[in-house]
Amino acid sequence: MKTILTYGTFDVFHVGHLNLLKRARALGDRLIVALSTDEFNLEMKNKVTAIPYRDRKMILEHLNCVDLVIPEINWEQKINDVLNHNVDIFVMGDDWQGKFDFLSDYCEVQYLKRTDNISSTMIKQHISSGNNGQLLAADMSL
Ligand code: C2G
Repeated sequence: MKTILTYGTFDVFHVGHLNLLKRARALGDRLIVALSTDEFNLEMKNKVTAIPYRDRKMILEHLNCVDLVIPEINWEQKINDVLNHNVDIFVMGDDWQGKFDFLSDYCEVQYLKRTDNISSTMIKQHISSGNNGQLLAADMSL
């Protein structure tokens, strides 16, 4: 049983998130997602999220590629999470390239290419600017 672990906020869920989760799950047999809590986002990540943890968790738990969702409450929990869940591969999008290499003492670390032209921030800006009917189409060439 090969276990994969990844972290994120997954606010305003979109196909870039889905691409990451699907590719992460394809690396093993079980995918665990550590989901940033509302408090962690606000107090430590300076992220203003639209969707509360309860609902972001529900969306992830209903994805075929996600097997378990646990809370991410601080920056320091990753080593314990890797050890406690017997993680084989830690995965993040490559906007975090190199930031979590310290985990390679405990498991394999992989950074996967981000999906271009889509993000929660872009979606919020797109809607608020009323982009004259232009669609926000992610680059699905991954
Ligand atoms: N992602 C992606 N393509 C996008 C947007 C996001 O591949 N267009 C990936 C990110 O690289 C990340 C995951 O989807 O691996 C979740 O993205 P966010 O919710 O923005 O997560 P982030 O705020 O980066 O939180 O401790 C780590 C943090 O919790 C990561």
